[in-house]
Amino acid sequence: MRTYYSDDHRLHHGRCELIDGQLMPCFEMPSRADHVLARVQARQLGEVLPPQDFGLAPLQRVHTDDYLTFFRGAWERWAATNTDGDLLPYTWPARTLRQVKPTSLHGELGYYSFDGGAPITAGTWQAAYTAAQIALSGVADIQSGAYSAFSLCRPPGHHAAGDLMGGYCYLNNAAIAAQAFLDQGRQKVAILDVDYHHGNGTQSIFYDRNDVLFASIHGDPTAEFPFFLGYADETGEGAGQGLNFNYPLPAGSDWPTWAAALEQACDEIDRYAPDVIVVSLGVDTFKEDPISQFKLDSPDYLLMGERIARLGKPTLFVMEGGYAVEEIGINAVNVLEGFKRATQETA
Ligand code: Q9C
Ligand code: ZN
Repeated sequence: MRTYYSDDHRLHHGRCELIDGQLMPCFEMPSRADHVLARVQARQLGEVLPPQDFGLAPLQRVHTDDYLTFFRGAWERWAATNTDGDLLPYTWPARTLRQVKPTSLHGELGYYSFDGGAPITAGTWQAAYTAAQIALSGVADIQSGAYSAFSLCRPPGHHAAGDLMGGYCYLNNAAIAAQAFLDQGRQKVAILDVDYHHGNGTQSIFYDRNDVLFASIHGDPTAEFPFFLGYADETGEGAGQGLNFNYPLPAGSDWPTWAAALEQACDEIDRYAPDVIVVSLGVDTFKEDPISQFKLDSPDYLLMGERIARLGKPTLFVMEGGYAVEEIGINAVNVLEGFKRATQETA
């Protein structure tokens, strides 16, 4: 299995986020990707390749032009104010307020975000742009015949909607990949989101469509970020009715509980019979994750990969969350090794 990676992720290094009333250093930090890359190399998973550049067009298939233009230009506008610190929003158009797009930087920033958890720094656009190209390079690999690929994206993407950033995410790498598969001739794509948090952005992008199934296993949003999406009764709408599957689980859920939800998700994916699968691979389900509440252990990720392999479809893994930095490489690569092992056994 080839891994796509670029050092460009280092260009994005947010200073701080608000946790429990305190400004804390960002959990979503560059060393996350370094640990994953080191483990890919140590385990000799396969070649590590830089991404190709497919330009803006595949990003525009998922995100609005206005959003992309704003995101690309935001830092320059902020830098012109000579203010020290990252660019962070502080007002959002919530209930009773109007969905109007202001012209000032902070007005627009609030309009294009849903939380204060996605800081824009000098290199954020470039890092996020390259992460999307990394996802697209994994697509290209599978389109040229590879059975699986690993897109080592950073920053992550699954919380980003068509015109919203938030939850450490700016461009929805998995959605961009899924759309690219469709645009290159695949008929049906299933996205399996195993990150601890609900993939609200991905769900919203494909909610009314029948060419993408979305299934997500995550912390119950009654108690967990992103709080305002990810409930079990969100089943899709219009042409997409019956093709959205949420499996919210309580805090403390361990592998047997989690694996039972995975079994249900896999049954739905089998029934849908997709041409290809995109896995939003977050490993913040790990028992030591500093911001999450599930109890998966490192060997469980091997079983996760094996089960995904038994779906029997070409699979693109796209890196999402995981904040237990020391173990993130072991856990993410365990999924890939479990997948590889089970694929070789059944081939
Ligand atoms: N007290 C991803 O995993 N805030 N995003 C958590 C914890 C946001 C996670 C606060 C978590 C976003 C890609
Ligand atoms: Zn997450």
